Amino acid sequence: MRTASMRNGSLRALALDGVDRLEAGDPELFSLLEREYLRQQDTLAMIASSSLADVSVLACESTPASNVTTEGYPGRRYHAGCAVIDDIERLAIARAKELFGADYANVQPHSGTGANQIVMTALLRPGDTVLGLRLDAGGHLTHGATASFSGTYFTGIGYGLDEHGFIDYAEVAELARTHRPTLIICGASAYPRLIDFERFRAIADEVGAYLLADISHIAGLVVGGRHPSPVRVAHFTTTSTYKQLFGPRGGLILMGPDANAPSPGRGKTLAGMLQHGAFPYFQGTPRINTIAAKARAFAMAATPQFRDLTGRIQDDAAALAAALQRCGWAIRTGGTDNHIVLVDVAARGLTGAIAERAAESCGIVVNRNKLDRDGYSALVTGGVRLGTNSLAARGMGVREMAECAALTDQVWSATEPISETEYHLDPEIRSEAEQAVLSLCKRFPLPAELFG
Ligand code: DSN
Repeated sequence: MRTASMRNGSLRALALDGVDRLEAGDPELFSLLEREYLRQQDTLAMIASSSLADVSVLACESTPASNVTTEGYPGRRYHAGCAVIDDIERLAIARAKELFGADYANVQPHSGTGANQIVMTALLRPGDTVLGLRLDAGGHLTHGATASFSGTYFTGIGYGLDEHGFIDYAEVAELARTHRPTLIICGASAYPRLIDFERFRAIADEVGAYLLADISHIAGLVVGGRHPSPVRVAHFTTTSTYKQLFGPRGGLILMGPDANAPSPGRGKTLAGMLQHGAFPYFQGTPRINTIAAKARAFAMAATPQFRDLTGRIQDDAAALAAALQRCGWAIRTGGTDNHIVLVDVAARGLTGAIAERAAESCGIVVNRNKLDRDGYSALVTGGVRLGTNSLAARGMGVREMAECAALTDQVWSATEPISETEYHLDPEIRSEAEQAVLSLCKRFPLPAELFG
């Protein structure tokens, strides 16, 4: 039997032993994991929710901290042996609060969806009304959509966009006055413009609702000062940690001064309500290794280099949108304020499904996305959502965005639809685009270290 001390007993030795053992003992799985790594290296990830974790973030997720089973919070666990992991969780909480200027942070949610589930199940009773951005207008499943718990256990009412594709704040106010929701949710999965959190809070206050800001997509821009922060405006702010925070797959709940406000009818503060909401109400054991990885990502996000990265993400998206527009592609809202570019491919006779598949066949990874009033099903869609997190993290700037736009235009312009999901693409054009993508990827390799 090999022991943990085979090399010298250190964490580093353990990690290397693990890779060696995986390769020797399970070549099938090892080769799949290696293939996925190579796929990421050789393709342009333009999925708006994608990002890259620094190797030090990945390393946190593969340490023996994962072996610890416990429940509860630092200093109040239900198992012995938690002194060290208590310090890990305290560090993650302190860093999250510092990073976002929050009064309260809960680092235990297993995902962004889980963070929303915790807030909603802690705050609401079955049947309570939730007002959120409609799924087909760019909202998230957890914002009151009927396909999710959020629109079945609760009564989901959806607001939408105006004719220019911007959030229709007048409709938000009108629906709030009519339906008197207990919770209003702002934030989106596919919305390229700034969100006016103050305006949402004013509407929430007018009707006596709580406000939840889900910043999963824009958390990095918020940290980098590129988007207004909702943390001291909304009652609750949630985010996933793997999108624009470049961290592990997990979630985070934050609160500003409302942390100390009383919770509805439960004799606790709102923060106390959430502590109970995460554990024991909604989740069991925390993932300590993931919490360690969050702590690492929060520290990296607090650096000037991260601020620079968020600037590049935003500049890249603006450049990508402008370049595609010059090629004749219709961009919803006419541009972007964040990292998201919504392309109306139906305006040029494609569907989102075809555009996604044709691009993927050349190594350009995007996702089809319903656009407001596009008339297509969620599997077909009339749009494509692009994002610049991963490209910017590879070091690509506005010049490379022109190349990405030209490549995408070359592929989509040559794509001939056969049905809503089938298409023909000239093999020569595909091969040419594939080579160009590979060459761009070689020039900007996947960084192991996020900040070089
Ligand atoms: N919410 C999904 C997305 O935006 O792609 C997954 O994170």
